[in-house]
Amino acid sequence: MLNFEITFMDFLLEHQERHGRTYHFLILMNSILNAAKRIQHYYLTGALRGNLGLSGLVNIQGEKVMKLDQIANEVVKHYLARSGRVIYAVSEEEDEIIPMNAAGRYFVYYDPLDGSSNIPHNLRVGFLFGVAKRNLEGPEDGHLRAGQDYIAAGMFVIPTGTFTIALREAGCWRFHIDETMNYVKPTSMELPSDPRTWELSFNSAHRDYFARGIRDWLDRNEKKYQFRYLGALAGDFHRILSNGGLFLYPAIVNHPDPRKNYPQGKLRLMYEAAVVSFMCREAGGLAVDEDGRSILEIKPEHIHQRTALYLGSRQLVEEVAAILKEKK
Ligand code: AHM
Ligand code: MG
Repeated sequence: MLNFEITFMDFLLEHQERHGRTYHFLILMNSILNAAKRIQHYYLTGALRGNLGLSGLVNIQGEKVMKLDQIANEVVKHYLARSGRVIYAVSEEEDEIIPMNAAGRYFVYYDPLDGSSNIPHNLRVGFLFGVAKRNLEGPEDGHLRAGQDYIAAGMFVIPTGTFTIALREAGCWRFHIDETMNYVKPTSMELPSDPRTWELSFNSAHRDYFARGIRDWLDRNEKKYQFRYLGALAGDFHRILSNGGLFLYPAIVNHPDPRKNYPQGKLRLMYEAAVVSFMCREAGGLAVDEDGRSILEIKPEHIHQRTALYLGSRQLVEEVAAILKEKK
């Protein structure tokens, strides 16, 4: 039996035509798909080619850069620039905004390979991206956009081969890579309302240093849910999207050594937290920061800004947000 699946490009073409849109976004997405497939290839062959180690460089955030972080960043930059549709890009791996094509229509904020601690093991990592549209009315000043102004956000789980994308006010959709390297079979993602499948996901090593209210909430609630943590946001959020529950990466505020506190949290706003928060909203969920305010409303002040993140099923995020707001 011949099997003809709907590809992501079929899906997007139909979507753009139905809404009377231009093809610019298709061209942009084509470049993002090309990049993802290249990264997938380098990741799968990374162990064989000796590409899983450190590059010897340290990035602006003081973190050691892996060879694959660099490769993935070059791949994404190449395809975005070649699309001719990107005015500026922001990458986790680059200190400054990357100017691309002065006539481009989009800003792209990306983390080319998220979840670096999994790289040496060839385990799950993510390629995350958010897209905002430039001001088409006049000259673009390059100001930074809040997540609520993104028009799309997505993530590839590498090397699993899943791709999940949310389109503004058009839902959140998951695709799987097939043997022809096409992402196929669109499935609409909605966070399940039945708490029986819900999961909690966080790095328990930091637990004693979370704010008191969050520690108490975990004490009261954690036994109700399964606990899962992969250490790569794309993989952990992938599970939450399917099963529901709560992913949290809180601020570190109670460390006995004050130098080890991270009141801003660890995850980066523009290309990590806002991306998954946008997808979560389109799947019926919610995401807030350490003050209990919506991640999507935060207007970034600089491109590598960090934030705490509470993400997932609306009911759980609202419970936690109420505690976070109380403490203020
Ligand atoms: P990275 O950009 O250096 O890879 O860090 C981001 C990652 C996320 O994917 C993940 O959710 C988190 O950091 C894991 O952090 P930790 O190792 O502290 O649990
Ligand atoms: Mg990252």
